[in-house]
Amino acid sequence: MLKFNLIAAASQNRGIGKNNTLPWKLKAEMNYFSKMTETTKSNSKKNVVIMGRRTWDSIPSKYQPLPNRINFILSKSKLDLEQFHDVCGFTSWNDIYDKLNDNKFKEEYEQIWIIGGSSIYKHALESKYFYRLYLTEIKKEFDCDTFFPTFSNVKEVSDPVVPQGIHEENGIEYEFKVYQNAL
Ligand code: FOL
Repeated sequence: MLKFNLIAAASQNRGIGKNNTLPWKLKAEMNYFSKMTETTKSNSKKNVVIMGRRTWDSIPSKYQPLPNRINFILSKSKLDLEQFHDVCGFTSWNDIYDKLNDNKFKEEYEQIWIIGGSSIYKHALESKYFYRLYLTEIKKEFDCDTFFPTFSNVKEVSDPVVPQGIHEENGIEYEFKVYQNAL
């Protein structure tokens, strides 16, 4: 059975983005994203990050593709990704499931991280494969044009690798929360 881990940072009004970029600049928070999505137990395996095409476009070109991770991009149109290593384009979730379930490919990856945006998170939260949501709760309202979907049937859990307590950067407070599917 596949296990989807979602990771997101959202403001108090559940905003995640504005004009195809992050509405805040939180360096340590971004370091947390990189560490969580990159870290593997086996040094010969990588994690898969799954994102929508707009999220792909929002990543600064120097981090495209996200290093040390296998980047999956979902797009209705076929993308020209030939120039990139460790990047796969898909036109449907079914094609993504087929690849993740391929016995040869299964040996190459460890965890699956869903990194947005809204419609990608919504699909993952509603999927039977939804396992955990690593949500950074930013304790401030931001003007946003894209939002994290509403969710239910989760319980808050603790993960020993997740730093506890309230963090602060540039006067903005946030907390790393972990929610697990309770169904
Ligand atoms: N989850 C959390 N917790 N915080 C986020 O900022 C976040 N962002 C996205 C998805 N989940 C998140 C989507 N947006 C990069 C840029 C945008 C982005 C995700 C990643 C990016 O460039 N990441 C680089 C590090 C960049 C840096 O250190 O400044 C990477 O290697 O991960």
